[in-house]
Amino acid sequence: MRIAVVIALLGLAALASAAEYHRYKVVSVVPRTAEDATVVRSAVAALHLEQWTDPRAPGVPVDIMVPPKLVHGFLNGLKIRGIPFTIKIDDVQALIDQQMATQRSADPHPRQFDHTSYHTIDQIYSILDAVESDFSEMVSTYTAGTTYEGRPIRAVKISSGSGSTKEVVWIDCGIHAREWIAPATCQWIMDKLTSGYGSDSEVTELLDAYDFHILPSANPDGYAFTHTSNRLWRKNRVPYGSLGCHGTDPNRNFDSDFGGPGTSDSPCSDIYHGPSAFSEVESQAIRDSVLALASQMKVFFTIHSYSQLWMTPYGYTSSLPANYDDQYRVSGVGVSALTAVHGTRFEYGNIADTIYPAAGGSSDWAYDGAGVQMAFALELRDTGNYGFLLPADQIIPVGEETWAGIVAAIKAI
Ligand code: 0X9
Ligand code: ZN
Repeated sequence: MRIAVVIALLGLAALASAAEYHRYKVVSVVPRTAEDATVVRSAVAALHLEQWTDPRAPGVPVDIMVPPKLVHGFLNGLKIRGIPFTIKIDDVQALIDQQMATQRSADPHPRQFDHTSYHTIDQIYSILDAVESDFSEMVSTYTAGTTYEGRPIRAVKISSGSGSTKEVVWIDCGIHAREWIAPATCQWIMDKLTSGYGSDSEVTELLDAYDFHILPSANPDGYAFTHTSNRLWRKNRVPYGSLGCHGTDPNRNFDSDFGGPGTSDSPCSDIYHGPSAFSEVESQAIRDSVLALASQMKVFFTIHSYSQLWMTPYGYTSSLPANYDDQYRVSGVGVSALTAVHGTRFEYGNIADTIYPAAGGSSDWAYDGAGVQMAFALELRDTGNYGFLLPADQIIPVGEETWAGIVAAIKAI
């Protein structure tokens, strides 16, 4: 009885401390000119609004989350200046609640892949344990690092055996905590590879030629925090600075023009680059695992959401890498195959021009620092109808199309 009361109170405390977004809207604003973009940027700064996406180019929508008490003023300001907008999400919390409802009903210790709901980090790791024991000849897991909160950063090697000299395909997912479709897609891919070997000819052919190394949740602390406390958290959870802020953006923490454009030195910023390059275990884990495999690594994929983009180096500069034409060609092949599955359109090109300049990213480092010649950063579905809150019934189609893109790209290299 007493224990039940304590548990109930703990439950309430957890709920009470969680960030809530009742009647917050996501407004998709379309700056038509650089001047419009400046107006939008200063409104965002003055009202302390959170952007779900950052400005890319004139005519490309920017998704901005607006609390209920600021909606009227913000939208009026846009109307007065004639800046076009649409309301993409009417009530952020309502969407979060819908997702959490399916989440909570899921088995706490699943033994099998299930692509109908999103999973907690513990559920993902239970699945890895089960897959490792069920497919012991093909699957081995390893710990690539331990987080600030003490969680292992677990990676999976999937290999059909016969020596360790095969070329390697690297796929990491979820370096940004709130991009839930990314870890779900890594799980879909692990399922495809393990269940398809010996029965699916394409999978069999691929696994006979390559070893796959998959990191399903590259930021376990941040990911856990999105389940317990703030669904929209992006960074890791290391406390930094005197203001009580938490988190470095691990995708600004690589040694690729560290501290350059599109990064912040404020620990309170969502794009905080951290105190020094590779200060964070999440970026170290990727660095160390990739370096250990660098001489064999055929291609590096890092999976994000959202915006439907297939991006190549560089993010820190608009200059293009020596083999840009080749990376661009392979991206085009990947994107066509991806689109062919469900009609989902992706744009592709170098990071700095396709999305925005951003230094310290993992794929730039994979290319420059580890010498992997094909290094792709993908932003999966959607283009903002749900954004980070993509419904779980899209996990399977996203898995199918992303896999088709990845397979076609690998074959085209
Ligand atoms: O800003 C990012 O880190 C990525 N976009 S996201 O909306 N998922 O946060 C883009 C990553 C591009 N890669 C590099 N900047 N190297
Ligand atoms: Zn991301």
